[in-house]
Amino acid sequence: MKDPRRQTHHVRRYSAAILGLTLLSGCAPFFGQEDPEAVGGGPSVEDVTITMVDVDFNPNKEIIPAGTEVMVHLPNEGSLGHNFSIDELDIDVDVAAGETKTITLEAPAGTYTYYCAKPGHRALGMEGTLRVVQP
Ligand SMILES: [Cu+2]
Repeated sequence: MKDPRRQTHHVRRYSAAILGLTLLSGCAPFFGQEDPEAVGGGPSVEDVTITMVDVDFNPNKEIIPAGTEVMVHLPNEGSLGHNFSIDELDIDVDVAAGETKTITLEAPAGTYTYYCAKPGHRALGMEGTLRVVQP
């Protein structure tokens, strides 16, 4: 009699599938709970936005975590072309009026100055302070 054996086999595979599903759904909440921890501690990608206007940065003070990849969004809402430069980090990005550029930086702890390299803009106060602190 082949049929009973087959059935047993089927039942076994079926329960294996159920066990797999149970394990999967059991894991889902665990992964969901990892997100808040990543924000507070370990390496994660952060986002900041520094808006350019005529002629200023908003904000002109920013704090980011050290040793962490940070995406810096740079929208230029002014009517002039502007620039975002940090000499120590070799950053020098032109942003045309109405455009947004995004850069990724990762810096050691310290205090950096960002400024607009367009002629005269820095003298008019288009600069700011980036503090990079140990998370
Ligand atoms: Cu400028």
